[in-house]
Amino acid sequence: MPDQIHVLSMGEMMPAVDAALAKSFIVHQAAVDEISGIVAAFGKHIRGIATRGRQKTDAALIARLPNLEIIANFGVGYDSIDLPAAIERGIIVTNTPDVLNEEVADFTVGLLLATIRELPQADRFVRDGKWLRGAYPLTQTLRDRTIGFIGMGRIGQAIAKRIAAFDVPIVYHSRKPQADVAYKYYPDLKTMAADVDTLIAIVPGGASTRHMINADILAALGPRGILINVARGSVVDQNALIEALRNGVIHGAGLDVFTDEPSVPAPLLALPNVVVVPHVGSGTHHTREIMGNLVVDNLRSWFAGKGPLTPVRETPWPKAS
Ligand code: NAP
Ligand code: 8YV
Repeated sequence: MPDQIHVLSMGEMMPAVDAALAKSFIVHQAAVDEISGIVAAFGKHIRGIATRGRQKTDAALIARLPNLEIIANFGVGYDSIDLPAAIERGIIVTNTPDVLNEEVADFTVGLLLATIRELPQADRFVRDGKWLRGAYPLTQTLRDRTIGFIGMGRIGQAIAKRIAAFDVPIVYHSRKPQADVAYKYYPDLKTMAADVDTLIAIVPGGASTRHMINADILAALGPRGILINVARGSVVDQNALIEALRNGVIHGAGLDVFTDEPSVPAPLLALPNVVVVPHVGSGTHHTREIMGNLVVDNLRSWFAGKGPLTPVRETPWPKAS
């Protein structure tokens, strides 16, 4: 491995990842307000970025790093990176696919059941001493529901495998039918939303999915409707969702992701029919460690001349000869 390779580590990277990077590289660890100063001082030297996606790797940042070769994203979703700007410069982008499928799928089933059966609300009921005054009200059920997946990729299929064990019908929407998936496919999201009562969103963020779940889709889902979003906040029109939850257009929602994380608007928090968790779908020691190792291994492999291990679909690799 050549000496003296500078790597910018940003987005509140896990300390263990920075420690592992430091064994092979000169690491510039940057909080949001430190990036500009570090780039001013070391921009010409920086050849790699490790990012957790909390700060954007936008065209302006990429332009300030003339020798940047690779951006290694901690996470499978890489919507915080300006891909066209990276591709134009021939910069490799890597992510951490597959290693978190089972973890996120386990979590999503938990969030679905917690939302339908109101587990956080029931927990608060006991803690507040309300049980002493009477039983908790009856809740909605998973029985007789039809689950519509928005996205049936790696994680969607892992969730569906688990949901299938609950003996409820599964259908899905994506831009094209997924090979080797037998569930009923809907080319049109609104048609699917009207046919189901439960939606699980597990698509990438970015322009092509922005606000795909809007007031129209929520109205089609209907008053028994439950929305689970483990994709990205940008996929849902959050204001439309708040209105739909407030006015009984849908019954409830379980949300791991939000428009402007870590801010969650007060009107959403005030609603009794929503379960909110702070983007923790993959958040276990076990899985985050494996994700972190893959970030480090991608950078090591690239700078050892062996290519990236898990380049994203759009990245220019293998390079056209
Ligand atoms: P994947 O294997 O690439 O699957 C993505 C799925 O979304 C595919 O079925 C794809 O099908 C569909 N899709 C993509 N663009 C679409 C569009 N414009 N309209 C409709 N469907 C579309 O990705 P994955 O590994 O399952 O991960 C999915 C996403 O989950 C990530 O990108 C990330 O944003 C999110 N995620 C969240 C957490 C969390 O902690 N909450 C953790 C991990 C991942 P087509 O290409 O045929 O449309
Ligand atoms: C990560 C995620 O927690 O992989 C993803 O796309 O959303 C999560 O697994 C996140 O990207 C990094 O904090």
